[in-house]
Amino acid sequence: MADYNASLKRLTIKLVYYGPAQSGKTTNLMRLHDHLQPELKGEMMTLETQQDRTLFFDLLPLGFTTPSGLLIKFKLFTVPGQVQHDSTRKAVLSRADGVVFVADSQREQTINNGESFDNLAANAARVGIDFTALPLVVQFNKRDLPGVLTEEEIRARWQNAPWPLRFSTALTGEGVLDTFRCLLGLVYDSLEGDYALSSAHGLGRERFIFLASG
Ligand SMILES: Nc1nc2c(ncn2[C@@H]2O[C@H](COP(=O)(O)OP(=O)(O)O)[C@@H](O)[C@H]2O)c(=O)[nH]1
Ligand SMILES: [Mg+2]
Repeated sequence: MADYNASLKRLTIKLVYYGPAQSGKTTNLMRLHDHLQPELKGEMMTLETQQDRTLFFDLLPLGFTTPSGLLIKFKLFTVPGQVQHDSTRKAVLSRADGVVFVADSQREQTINNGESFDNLAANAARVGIDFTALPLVVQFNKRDLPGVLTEEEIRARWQNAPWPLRFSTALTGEGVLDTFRCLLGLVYDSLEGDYALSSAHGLGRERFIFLASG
């Protein structure tokens, strides 16, 4: 459930990039930040842990106001992927409204991807998120590297999973925005059920996606 303050008429939406160490979560966030219009973004900030950094920034730091007067803001986070940073991951995941799971397309990362995905499901449960209802996009990154799993192999492995798959090369920015917009669409659908953004606030799906991603 999003952070909603009824008396202030303010909705703050938290989006998290999750995944194994070195899969490209930070690079996704940096490319997204590069793409956004200056008025859409706050400064990129970091929280240092011993061996990794948690990056975050506010999207629409001033928010946008719907015709009904609801002020909407976004916060974007990455988690540290290393196994030992589980408490940080749990804290960052807490109250998330949507997640991009960034997997590494390299064959030898298959086990790490799987363990990290299981960790996401387990931590979601620990912080009280219904994983089956969580807006989630699975992104296979590092498509530029030679010998990576093919799209066909990945689609075959994930064919029974309910989440949309995206393919990216975050290093060049390819697929980064597409992934983010896919997530925004899912987040809209989920918020629509709780807040009736369309009927009560005059905010349609396309406009929501456009406002948050330029
Ligand atoms: N070849 C390639 N390298 C990438 C890509 N995305 C990220 N990287 C590199 O992978 C390393 C880890 O990326 P980073 O974003 O810090 O991963 P994080 O640990 O998930 O935050 C860095 O050296 C990145 O430059 C990609 O699409 N292709
Ligand atoms: Mg990182």
